[in-house]
Amino acid sequence: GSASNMGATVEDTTMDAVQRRLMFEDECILVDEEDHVIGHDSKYNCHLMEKIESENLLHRAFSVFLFNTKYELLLQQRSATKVTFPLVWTNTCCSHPLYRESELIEENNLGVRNAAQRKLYDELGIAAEDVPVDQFVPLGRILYKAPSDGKWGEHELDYLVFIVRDVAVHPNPEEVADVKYVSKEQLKELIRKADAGEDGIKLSPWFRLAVDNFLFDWWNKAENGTLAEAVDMKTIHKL
Ligand code: DMA
Ligand code: MN
Repeated sequence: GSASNMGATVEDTTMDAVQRRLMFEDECILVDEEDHVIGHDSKYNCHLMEKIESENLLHRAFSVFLFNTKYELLLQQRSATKVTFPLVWTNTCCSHPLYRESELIEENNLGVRNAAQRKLYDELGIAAEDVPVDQFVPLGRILYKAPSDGKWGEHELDYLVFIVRDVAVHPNPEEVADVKYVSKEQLKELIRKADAGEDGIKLSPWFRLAVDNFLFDWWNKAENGTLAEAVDMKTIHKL
């Protein structure tokens, strides 16, 4: 009932209370297509398809891919209460650097690293000391748009970030329905099932874009100790 949610509609009252709070508390960073900061807006507005289309809102985001030292990738299934893309399987952790000093730092992508560390704890209970900010490897940026349902969707400039660490995982049920580590072969089987519509498996659109364009090559390079060769923080891939 605060002034900040005066734009809320009747159906928003059925939104999960925790997710609704984040929709109005989280202030996302608005960027242009070259990733220059041009302003800020609520998470709510940034994910309304109508606003995205009418105001061409584009916001900054990140996608973390966490591997254990056996080079298995940690996946999460989003909780049923997520407003966008509930119950889809996706990479380890996704969210938005917020419009605050610590998460706006562009030098060495420190803002994105700080946000990644914050959300790995919020969503998966991974202690900050298990994921030191200097261990994140930002590899590239993608720009994409994806509707979730009729009302909600994404239009993001998304930083793809790897980290290889053995960590203790304590999923937050408000955010995460399930987690699992997968090998490359197990991920390929999951993709096959998603494509075939088997077992009700769905993958997030941004995870699918990362898989189809980059993931297996980068994964091989991480295992071979040549990940540095994959880093390209100059190009913004419009997918
Ligand atoms: C948003 O993720 C970021 C990407 C890359 C889709 P999200 O919907 O999980 O954000 P949050 O965890 O902040 O709700
Ligand atoms: Mn988003």
